[in-house]
Amino acid sequence: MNAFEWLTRADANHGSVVVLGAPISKASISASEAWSTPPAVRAALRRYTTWDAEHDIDVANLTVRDAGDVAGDRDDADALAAHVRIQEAVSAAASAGETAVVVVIGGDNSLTRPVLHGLMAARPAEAWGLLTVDAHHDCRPLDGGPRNGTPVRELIEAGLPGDRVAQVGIMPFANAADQARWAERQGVHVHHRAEVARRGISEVVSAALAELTAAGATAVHADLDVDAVERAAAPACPASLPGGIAPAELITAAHQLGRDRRVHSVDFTEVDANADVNGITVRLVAACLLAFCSGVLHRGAEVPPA
Ligand SMILES: [Mn+2]
Repeated sequence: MNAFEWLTRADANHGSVVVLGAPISKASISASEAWSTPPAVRAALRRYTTWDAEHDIDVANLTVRDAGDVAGDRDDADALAAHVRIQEAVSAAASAGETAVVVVIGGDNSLTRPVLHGLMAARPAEAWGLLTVDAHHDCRPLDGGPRNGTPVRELIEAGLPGDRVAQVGIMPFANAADQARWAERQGVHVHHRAEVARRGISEVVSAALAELTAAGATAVHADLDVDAVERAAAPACPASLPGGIAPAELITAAHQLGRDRRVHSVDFTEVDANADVNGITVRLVAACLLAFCSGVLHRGAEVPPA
């Protein structure tokens, strides 16, 4: 089956997975038209089938509901009103079914704060943790208000225990030392890009999930900031860097996170479809969405050794 047809098929008024677009970019520190990405990712699904040959899984067997896009921030002075809309929409999506898995297509990375707060509101019995795949700590000081470089700091300052945050793919020459030290003082678990190269992405993601569980997390939101990926493979991300993780590593991580019952939700952020080159980055997000969903379909099944 064609993956676009799968997402848009007519019986989609319920779903094990709910897809939501968050077309915002006003909080981006660098110039970005990340509002253009959700429809571009949906369109890019046309390039794929639903058959995951690697895992012998057909995503067509997964019920999905496309909840459409939240109103973005293009007509607003800043992202604040859109953040409220995102938080409410995520909360509604997570309340619709006790086990529904929520997939958010961004949008700049500032959306991770309202997404996680929306999940917390919908499922207050859970002890939430956050796993980021990102070149950056996103722990910048908040003097300029919420930006795409602040969501982790916002969440921790709002009460998320620092040791319930794990970060994978942190890059050299991408962060200020002050922010790395701040994250360290909060107890954030940091896994640099070099560790991913040394141990492999699956082992590092497993270790990060284990750290969150050890810190008491019963539910995990995964923030996949595509700028963790090598810049040549993520040209649409304003802050991607040479030497980032490979696109295949992000796809593998997406599948592994989808497969893990602790993971209730995922967001894909920082892609500006209008700045993409030959669909390189947008197609990567579409591939990650499918890989995550194929993982969800086989939740609890053992992950085959890499
Ligand atoms: Mn980020």
